[in-house]
Amino acid sequence: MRAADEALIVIDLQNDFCPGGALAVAGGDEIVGAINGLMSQFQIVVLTQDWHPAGHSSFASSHDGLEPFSVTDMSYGPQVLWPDHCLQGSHGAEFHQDLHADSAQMIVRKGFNPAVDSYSAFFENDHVTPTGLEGYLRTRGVKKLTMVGLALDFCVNFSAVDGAKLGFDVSVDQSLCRAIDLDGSLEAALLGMTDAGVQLNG
Ligand code: VGL
Ligand code: ZN
Repeated sequence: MRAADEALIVIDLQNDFCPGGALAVAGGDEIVGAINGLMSQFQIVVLTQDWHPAGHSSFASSHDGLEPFSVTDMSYGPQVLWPDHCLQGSHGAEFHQDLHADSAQMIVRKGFNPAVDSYSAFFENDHVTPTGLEGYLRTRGVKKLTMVGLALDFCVNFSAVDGAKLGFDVSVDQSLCRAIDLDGSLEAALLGMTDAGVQLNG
């Protein structure tokens, strides 16, 4: 068993990010079994769940003439536009059916604000609006975070960097992540995480 001040954060292991889903990440389903095994070693387990309302501003379909995977400028900075995904209450937003979601103690939903995307488990993409996860972890005495899930270069990356900036000791197990890899995003994410002091394992 891991120490009481360690938490496992499983990022967005949802149907839409797995093969057959609306924003499928190659091999996204391959990591579920090993993540279940890791979950059983942690006393504190948190899941994140991408959770968008219809017409969300991160969807290309909400912007006339703009295509999925293009980039647009939002008030808070550049934003990749995605295919519609993880609609609140939809099958695509559900966790992968084999994930032992019942053993998680906390589920953080993010991306519910229609006007702001939220890659990070800690802050929306404006980098200031908190999700509340920091308070949850601190009040439970957590100091060390292990992160796994989807996608390594987006939500795992933003979560890991924010966690490190907040002073948590963060490690990412790369073998239990899969990436979208859009225009060099994976390489940039690995450099950014390393710069932020995130330990990359696996
Ligand atoms: C994610 C793109 C859009 C992720 C979520 O989980 O990495 N990526 N929404
Ligand atoms: Zn999303």
